Amino acid sequence: MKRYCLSLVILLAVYSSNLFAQQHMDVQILGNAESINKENNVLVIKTKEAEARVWMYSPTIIRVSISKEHSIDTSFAVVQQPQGDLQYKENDKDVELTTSALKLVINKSPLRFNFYTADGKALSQDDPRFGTNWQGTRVINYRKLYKDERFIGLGEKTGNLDRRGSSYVNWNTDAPNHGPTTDPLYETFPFFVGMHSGLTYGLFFDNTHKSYFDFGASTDEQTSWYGADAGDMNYYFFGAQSVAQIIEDYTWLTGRMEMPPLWSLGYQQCRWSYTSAAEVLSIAERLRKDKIPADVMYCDIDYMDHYKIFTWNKTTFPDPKGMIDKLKSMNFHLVTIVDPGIKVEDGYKQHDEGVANNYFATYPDGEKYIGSVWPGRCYFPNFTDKAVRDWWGASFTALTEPGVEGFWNDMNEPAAWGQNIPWMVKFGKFYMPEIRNVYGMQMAEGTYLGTKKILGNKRPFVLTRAAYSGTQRYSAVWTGDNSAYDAHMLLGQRMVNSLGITGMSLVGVDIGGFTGNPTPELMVRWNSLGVYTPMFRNHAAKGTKYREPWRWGKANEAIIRKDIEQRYKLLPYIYSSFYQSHLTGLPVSRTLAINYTQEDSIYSEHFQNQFMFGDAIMVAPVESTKLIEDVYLPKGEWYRLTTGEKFKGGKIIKAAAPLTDLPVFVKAGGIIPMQNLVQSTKEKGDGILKINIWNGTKANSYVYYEDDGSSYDYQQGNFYKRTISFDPKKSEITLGAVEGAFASKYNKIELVLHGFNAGVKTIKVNGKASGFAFANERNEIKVQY
Ligand code: MIG
Repeated sequence: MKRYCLSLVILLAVYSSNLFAQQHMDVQILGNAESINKENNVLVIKTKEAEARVWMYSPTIIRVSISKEHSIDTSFAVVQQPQGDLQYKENDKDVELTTSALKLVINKSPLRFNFYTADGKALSQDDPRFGTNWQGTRVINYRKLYKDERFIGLGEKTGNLDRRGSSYVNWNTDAPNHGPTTDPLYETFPFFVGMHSGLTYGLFFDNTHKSYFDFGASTDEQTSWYGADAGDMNYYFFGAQSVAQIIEDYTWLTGRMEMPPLWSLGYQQCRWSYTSAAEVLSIAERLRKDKIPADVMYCDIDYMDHYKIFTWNKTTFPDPKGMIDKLKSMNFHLVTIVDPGIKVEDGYKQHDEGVANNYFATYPDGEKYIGSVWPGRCYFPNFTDKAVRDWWGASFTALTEPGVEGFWNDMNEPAAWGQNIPWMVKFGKFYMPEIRNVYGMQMAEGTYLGTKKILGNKRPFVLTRAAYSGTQRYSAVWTGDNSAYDAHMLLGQRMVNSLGITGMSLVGVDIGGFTGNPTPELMVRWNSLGVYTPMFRNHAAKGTKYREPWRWGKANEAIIRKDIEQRYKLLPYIYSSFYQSHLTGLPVSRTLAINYTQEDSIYSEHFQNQFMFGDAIMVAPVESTKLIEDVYLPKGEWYRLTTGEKFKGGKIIKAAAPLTDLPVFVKAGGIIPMQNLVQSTKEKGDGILKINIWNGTKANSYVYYEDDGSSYDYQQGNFYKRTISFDPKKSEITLGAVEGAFASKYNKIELVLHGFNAGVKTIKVNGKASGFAFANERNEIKVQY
């Protein structure tokens, strides 16, 4: 009897371990279609394993979601609904779904999804063997890899511009001391653009779980694949035939940024930390005294009382309003940091309110989860719940009442010491692994909508470290804790450019490098690149040397000042470029892959950091140790911005790159509205808008945009906008009639012509002989030269 029992136990053990192996290790591959129906304009296809659904969002956007368990159909990223009538034909082998731009051929046995252009060119196809498959809860999609296929995207990722041969993980992570190959980092943007055979497509895998992308890194060049730990194979396919149009479609789907406050585009001075009100004020005063144009001062975590969010340290910041009033009188705006962790301390307002309302993350038994961060033991708000976001947003009165206008959201991956929040921790109905990647975005949403409400008709500035697709609707991002060495400066530029592909336009890096101390040369060089970084912020870690412009000696300060002055002169152009982001989703810093997709050289390691800054300017970042550098000029004609020297593109040039002159080029025909120097965006200036045009053989146009820079009145038509056109064939420049009700702050326009014949000494304005400066009339202005 005893023996019998024992063998039964062994048998059972063997049996159950087999069962275990089978459930968790076997690959299950999507099989044959068993039924195909159209239900409410959705194509529903059932197989034994799962159900696939297909929606049309626009002629160039098709969504496919393959699900085993009919999970709730929510998205944190997508703000649009399906549109248009889904059209398809069916035969024995396939279902063919067509739009004016795309063809989706769905093979029935087995079920595979293959995308073509309307005229039948293959864009992207399932791997016929493996297509969509599962291992346990893990869901994966294998796709055919084309011989010449390149990939760009995924937002804030290390590595090369062309991601072919690389693999990545999305799992929002506090990554201090990350290097040029570290992965994952702080943000998740599961969207990439593929390019092959002269064609382009995009794919957005809207799944918030830990996800994986492998662009032919480990598959013997046969397939690319991506997948996630759980959830659905839920993706949006973009079939537009240009990278710019794909970005426009992706940002149509996931939303676009509102106009940023103009002051946030000025120079920003930060440090962890300016530790007292007196220090904050003395830095601001010195910036003014040294005539370094600037708009923004920051308070990092030390302004708080024991790191308690929404409090002020009573000793070091005894009178926040008094301090901010003084800053305002010097035309500065203040940004303060907030972290998600709420200190466990009875009697602390946010603690008590959060506890009373059950706003914090819990263990499955309902006990509140505690993790340690700066304040010590902390609770973590469940930002996925609107009630929590509303409460969080309303708490900002502690900062807005004394006058704070910018809100910096840090540590929202979320970070806790040890960086290992248990998987069983629940944020409302979601377990941690499901919402980790959107936690930061949800915090940013609460911060933006909350402060927007409090500030009335004033635009808040929000900056977040963690993000997910769609974050552009609420916040700027920066690339976290970078380091003070050249390779990191170049990496940061690639990240800024890559974030632009995924809809994030207002993006910055810590100028100078957060960790470590830059050499004076690196500081000067990095600052000159900062001029052409959408968000221009000097920031440094605790324990590093002070980093402000005057800490580098008189000669270096003079270079730094001159570069920051250039930023302020360019603001009319930069602001108009942000208007493009607001309108179309096109970023301000653009990898050359957006406009010069088919030029091989731009993907080479040597040239991959170059980028367009708006429509007209191309910047070549150069390490601080190099004073001459190879630069690739894409096809067309270019001018060096500082010297006016003209070059034929489609080739590599040797560009002088002294620390006083970063290689910056203007495209022939480029139109750049500028202004004369001001010390802050608040200053009115001399009222002259300088329209710079560089000669070229092709007609070009540019939309100049202006508004009050601080309110939402532009959404009611209170803006000033006009199209500037340049037509070299007719020797004519036209400033189109002004649209919108806003009165420009520039009452004069000055035309500055570059690379035109020295013969252009006079111009005609509306038929009358004129000098190069004339009144800013609202009607059309025709200039003949
Ligand atoms: O554990 O607030 O990336 O910009 O200065 C470090 C202090 C917390 C990390 C941010 C950095 C900020 C720092 N924070």
